[in-house]
Amino acid sequence: MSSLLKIYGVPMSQACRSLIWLVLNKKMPFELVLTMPGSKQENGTRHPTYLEKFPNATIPALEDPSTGFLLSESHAIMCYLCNKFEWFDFYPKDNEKRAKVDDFLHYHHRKVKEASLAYFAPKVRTDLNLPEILIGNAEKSFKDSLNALNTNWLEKNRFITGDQVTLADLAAYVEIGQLRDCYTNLYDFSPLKNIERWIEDMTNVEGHDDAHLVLKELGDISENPPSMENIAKANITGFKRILELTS
Ligand SMILES: N[C@@H](CCC(=O)N[C@@H](CS)C(=O)NCC(=O)O)C(=O)O
Repeated sequence: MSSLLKIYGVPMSQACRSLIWLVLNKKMPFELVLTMPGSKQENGTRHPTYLEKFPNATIPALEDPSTGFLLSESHAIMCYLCNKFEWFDFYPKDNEKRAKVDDFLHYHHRKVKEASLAYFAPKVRTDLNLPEILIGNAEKSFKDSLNALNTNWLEKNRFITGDQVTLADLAAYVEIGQLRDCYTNLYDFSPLKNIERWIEDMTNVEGHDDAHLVLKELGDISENPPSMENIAKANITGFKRILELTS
């Protein structure tokens, strides 16, 4: 049996993309196990086998076949890998610098993360029939976080917590970047000059293009929601690229 670390997920998932980007950047060999969010099928997050390993029923998830160690939550997984492999550029060893990254990672959940609920899910997960009030609240939270980023974090620093790209940037970018006009075209960032500059800088972080191929493939969905077939095709294209790079 392969002892490669397994990552369960799909490239279309924002949280999976941040993790995939990190491990591609670090050229860490891994096996991506395609796992569909919300599905009760054998390859789904609600199948009993998956639930037994990962009770949160979410992707991404990590399994270390050599030890049996299992972990959910993208931020917890990324922090764990940075600790394990001493990737201190993405997750600084210095206590205060690390605490700033943690600050943003915790803040992220009900703020920048809401990009997915406000803009992405209403187009890509039409099956969820999200109530308008939920979408409206998510929009407000996301816009508040953009304002905080543009006028505070990214006004002071090149990257979110300093002059070095960290896990905070990966986590934020997968939410913000997915809405860019070159991908889904669901948000106009042009009035937000610091965010625009940061987006450009993030595009140059190694692994960006491969982790985001899925979105290039999905394309502009601002007018019409994509078909399930197009979503599946984009995921497969993204998956194949990751497979090529990791095998
Ligand atoms: N806080 C989690 C969020 C992950 C998440 O929302 N994953 C979605 C897919 S993007 C999921 O697994 N959803 C399960 C479902 O729809 O039932 C993390 O950062 O890992």
